[in-house]
Amino acid sequence: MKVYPPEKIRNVALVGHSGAGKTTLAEALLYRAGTVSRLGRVEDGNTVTDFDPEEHERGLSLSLALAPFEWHGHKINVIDTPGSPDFIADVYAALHVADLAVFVVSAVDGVEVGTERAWRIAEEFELPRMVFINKLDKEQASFDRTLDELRDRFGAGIAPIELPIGEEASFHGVADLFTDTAYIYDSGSAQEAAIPDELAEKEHEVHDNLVEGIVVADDDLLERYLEGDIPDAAELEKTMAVGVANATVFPVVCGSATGPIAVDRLATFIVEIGPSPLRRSTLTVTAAGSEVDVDLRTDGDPLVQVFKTIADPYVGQISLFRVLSGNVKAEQSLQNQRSGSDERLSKISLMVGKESEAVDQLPMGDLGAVAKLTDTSTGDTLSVKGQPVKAPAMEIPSPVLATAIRAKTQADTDKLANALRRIQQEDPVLVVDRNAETKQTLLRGMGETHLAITVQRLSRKFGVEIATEPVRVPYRETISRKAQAEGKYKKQSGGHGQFGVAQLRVEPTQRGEGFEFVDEIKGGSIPRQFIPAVQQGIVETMADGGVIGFPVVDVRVICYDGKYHSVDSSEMSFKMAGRLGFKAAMQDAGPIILEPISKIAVSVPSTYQGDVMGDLSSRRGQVQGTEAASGGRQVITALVPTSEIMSYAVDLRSLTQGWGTFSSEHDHYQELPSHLTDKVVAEAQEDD
Ligand SMILES: Nc1nc2c(ncn2[C@@H]2O[C@H](COP(=O)(O)OP(=O)(O)OP(=O)(O)O)[C@@H](O)[C@H]2O)c(=O)[nH]1
Ligand SMILES: [Mg+2]
Repeated sequence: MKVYPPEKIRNVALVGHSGAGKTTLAEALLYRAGTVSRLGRVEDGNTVTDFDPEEHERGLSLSLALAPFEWHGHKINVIDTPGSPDFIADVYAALHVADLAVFVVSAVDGVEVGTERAWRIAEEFELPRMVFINKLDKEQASFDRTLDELRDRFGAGIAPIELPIGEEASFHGVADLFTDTAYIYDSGSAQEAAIPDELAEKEHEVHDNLVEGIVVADDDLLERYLEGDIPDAAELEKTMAVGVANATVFPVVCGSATGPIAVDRLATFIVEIGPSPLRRSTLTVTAAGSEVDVDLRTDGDPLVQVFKTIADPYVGQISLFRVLSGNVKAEQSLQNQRSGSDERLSKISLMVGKESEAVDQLPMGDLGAVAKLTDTSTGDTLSVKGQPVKAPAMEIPSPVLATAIRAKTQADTDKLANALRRIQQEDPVLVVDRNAETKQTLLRGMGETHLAITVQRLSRKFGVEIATEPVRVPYRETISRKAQAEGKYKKQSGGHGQFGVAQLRVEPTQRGEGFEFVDEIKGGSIPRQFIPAVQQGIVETMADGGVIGFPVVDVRVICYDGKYHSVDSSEMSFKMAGRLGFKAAMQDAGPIILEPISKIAVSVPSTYQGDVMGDLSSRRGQVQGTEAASGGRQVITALVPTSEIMSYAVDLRSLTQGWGTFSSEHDHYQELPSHLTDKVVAEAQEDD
């Protein structure tokens, strides 16, 4: 593929609900452009952008992929994105580097949660948007119903510039509202024709609405229009392009990706009314800790940002990047502004799905790939030495679901740390942490599919087999009343013996007050140097677990007496005396279990508010309050036992058909209701 100047480039992210047809549309565009000679199908696992075995297995996209093609003297970089909520991070990444978001909406299912979620992100990024109403060939398809839903959700900026000719089985073309021309498709290629009679009236009405909608955005045009001088198609398109670039007008086109019908027209509109990378002339970067605006230049030193990292089992690490400013050349060395490492771009290439095509250079605005960078991750900025600027950080959603992982064999254990590091480079949402209390390694992600795919990829890409287990709730223990006991450690069977006695009183402290050791030894009943050992023994026992086995908290221990032996006493014997005394005292001090309570904030469309609040109460939750939020949503805050929300991400998704999102954080510990004690004790014993 030849190198195109920035004004001839279009970076387009295909976004929308899972199954709306994004991958199929990317395939149809490549096919229409002649980049591929046959039209792959998602069901057959032979599309360009769904190239991962896991994607074939599940028939959906799991990560973003590039599909560049040439069209009418331009280069269109299509970024196919996953619609599944578990892989939303790649939608953020694609919208971070795109100049136009094309929303693929099924004419059968209409606006869905995936459409709305992506729209909110594009809105936040103030990104130009347009809509492709897809699947018009399908039964139950309705252009009008879908258009109404789009207007209802996304407002008056929604502007149809095409109408379908026929629907469902009779769908066979589109009417262009700029030129009042019909395009009739027969086995893929279009014939221009007059608007069919049955559509003429509607077409004229919508055409007039479109013209009026456009001229009001331009005073000169409006004045002329009011004098009866109707702008021509080119002028209308030019004015609309301004509204598109300002993210105030959202053109709607339509077709069928499987036909394919009218996908060529989408490509043409992207070229004619879609913005180029030159829409951004400056960028707010971070330099020396403060934010500065830098001019983006088509020439001069390159400024590059990595927006996706792929861990390829054969090639190694592949970094996809956007050239934010300047030109980047093969063999060039740039500096990573996060890690400081010098990165040699030995070979730069274009990615078409999983295939790469080497190029000598890439201009400002283009998207490319480079392999084997040494210390560069997603979001990093590369620039020439002496220009320490960082491009705006990429938004990485926080994980909402965890699973515990365990390597299956010793060999797997040896490889696990490195494999986790590499898979996190590829997937920055993933978080791995170790819970010292429950002694589990936790893998956190966006949902069940995300975690399952990660386990599969660890096996396929890095040859590490891991087992998953339910996450243990980090219960704790404390005492509910005072008690006292003696800890006596005595081993005197010839040779150097062991002897230590500690008298301990235990009493509960306030919730969250923690541990306190009080030394009330008088008259040297325990020699000074051994008292810390008593404390050490107690502290270790508390960490190892009390009567039930959970870490002990909020206890005051008073060491008020003891006995020692001039020869046999040692730190060891008094440590043991501390351990034994504390264990015995706990038994008599009414040990209770404390459960963690999380603070949760659930954001849902108000229609689901009642269900969600009812559900939270059924999880022993206490709703703290509700607050109205943008987009007709409500945010419900509540305190809920952590044990009740271990798989809340999954439950909330089904309770709200995917519209609900939440965040949670640990808040405090409180006594576990007694009717749950037996169950928790039984589970703890099972885990041992
Ligand atoms: N009838 C019909 N089916 C279509 C059309 N476009 C896509 N499909 C089918 O819809 C299903 C989903 O298509 P995909 O392209 O995988 O959808 P997607 O948006 O990429 O889905 P995710 O990757 O999960 O986000 C597949 O079975 C396609 O064959 C269309 O225009 N008409
Ligand atoms: Mg897909």
